[in-house]
Amino acid sequence: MADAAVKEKLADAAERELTDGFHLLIDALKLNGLTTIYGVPGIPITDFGRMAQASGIRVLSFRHEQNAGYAAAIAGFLTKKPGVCLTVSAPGFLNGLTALAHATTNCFPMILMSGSSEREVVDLQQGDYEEMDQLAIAKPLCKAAFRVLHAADIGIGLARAIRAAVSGRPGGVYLDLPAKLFGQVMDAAAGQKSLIKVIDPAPAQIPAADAVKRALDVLKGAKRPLIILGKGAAYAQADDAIKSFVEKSGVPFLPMSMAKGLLPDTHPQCAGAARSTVLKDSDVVMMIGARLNWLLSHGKGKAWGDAPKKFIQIDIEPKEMDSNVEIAAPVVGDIGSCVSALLNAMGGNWPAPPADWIKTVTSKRDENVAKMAPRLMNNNVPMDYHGALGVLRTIVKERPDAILVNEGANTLDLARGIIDVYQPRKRIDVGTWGVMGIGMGYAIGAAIETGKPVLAVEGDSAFGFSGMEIETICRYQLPVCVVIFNNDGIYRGTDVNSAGADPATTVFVKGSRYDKMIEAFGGTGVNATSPDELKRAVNAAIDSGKPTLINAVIDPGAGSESGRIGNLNPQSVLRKK
Ligand SMILES: Cc1ncc(C[n+]2csc(CCOP(=O)(O)OP(=O)(O)O)c2C)c(N)n1
Ligand SMILES: [Mg+2]
Repeated sequence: MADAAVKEKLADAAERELTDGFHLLIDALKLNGLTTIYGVPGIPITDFGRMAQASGIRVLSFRHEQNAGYAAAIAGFLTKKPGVCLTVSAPGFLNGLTALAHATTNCFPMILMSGSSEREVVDLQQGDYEEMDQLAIAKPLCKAAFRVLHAADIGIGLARAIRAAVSGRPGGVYLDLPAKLFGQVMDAAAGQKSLIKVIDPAPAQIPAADAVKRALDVLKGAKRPLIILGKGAAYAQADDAIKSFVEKSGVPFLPMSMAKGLLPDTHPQCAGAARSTVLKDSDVVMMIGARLNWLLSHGKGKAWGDAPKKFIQIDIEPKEMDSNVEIAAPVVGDIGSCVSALLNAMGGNWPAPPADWIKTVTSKRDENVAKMAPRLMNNNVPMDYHGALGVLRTIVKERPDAILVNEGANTLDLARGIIDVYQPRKRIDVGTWGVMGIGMGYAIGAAIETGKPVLAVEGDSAFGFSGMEIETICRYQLPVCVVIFNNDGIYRGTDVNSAGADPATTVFVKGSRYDKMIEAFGGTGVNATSPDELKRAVNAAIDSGKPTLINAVIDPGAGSESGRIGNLNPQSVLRKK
């Protein structure tokens, strides 16, 4: 054998016995079943992304880290495994951070892994390439934050990140990966041994028997009971137990936005269309994975009426209890364990709630549904929200396994009320913050994680926050149909600036043709001006499974300021100028 060939063989053998940070991180992720990464490449993680892809991990490249982060966040919600987002240092990290904070606020498990610059230089503030103390910045915005400095600690670092993300109340975790870590070399056998497969990452948290009994006693004593299902209940994937519990109790239920479909919105006990009545008039309210935050008016005030109320709350986080009002019966544990325990303790002959209460709720609901029905069938041109949403409502009814993504103001609030959802985790939206920008990231994450068709119903403003990702949708050929409710602006397209030549702050270019954008990337664009056209276009898009963007032309005057939450705008006694 020639000398050179021998040398090469020796080098190969030596290399086989060594490993490095790149490989250890890949192996650690795979060992824990984290086989999808959402991110944007660049220094120092480009090669890591390539190697991860070559090793069989699915690495999805986005156009902006915030959207990759939202995809990871919703992957966490849909799968109960942490969604993984990968970013470059400083600016990429900051772009991803909004999504990490969002995941934490919404209780979705997510890990933001970010490359970072040289610690020695960063800490002396000597002006490194993309210098930033990322760990310190991430810490207050997520559930936990860790930095790995040695390749031998990658296994531990990832194990800690996974546990922090999914155990207890789920949330976002930051994992800081300095550039040097990737190239660190160590003995391969020792490296393999250092990896950890996390056993039982989200251990069941069984509620105390007396807490379960107390809750059932309170519920049994109710004259006008109500169950509120939150997205924590949807996350739990305890669908059968929740359905059995609600049905056995006979209690009317109100689903929060992302809990719609746990039981179908058309279920006889669903009180979605009688929301104000049940909030006001109920005397016992059981919350399952729902928090008494602003979305439920903090459990007090006008929306909740004057009648005294008792609250039962089921939540994995003990600190959630009494956060806004007194909780008469706290049940702390994971939703699946709590609901199963309640179900078991109910026994065989649980009394139905008083018939007059059920009648009150049902007739209010039926009355509201009947009032809405003709508006949903209108064929007005230009379309109003109701005409357009009436069409989408029928399409979702016919395709209950499609995932509905929804953001905007009027486009959100009206779609939430009008489009019935029939299966769990089929509606994903702006969540706790009412944030704009989740649209395309959620659509991509949902398509990748579930393989189901995605229908994204987007306000024209909302879409703009993540619109460039339609290229990503086309690149990966995802079964995503985006419908843009184009009313020429934020809330309405009719505002005028009385003081000068600039357009008003809430309006966009009139008559924009968003459908043309997706054509640039080989997708299908459709301009829909009537409910009939919209219906044909959406059905064709979902049937084809091809990336499609439909510009649904909505009357610019149809919406209202801030959708349904205009009351949250600050007011002054002085007259508006
Ligand atoms: C990140 C972020 N920025 C700004 C807002 C404020 N905001 C609330 S709704 C909205 C857009 C509403 O317009 P559109 O999406 O077109 O829906 P429409 O009411 O017109 O149907 C904006 C900008 C927000 N919620 N989140
Ligand atoms: Mg709009």
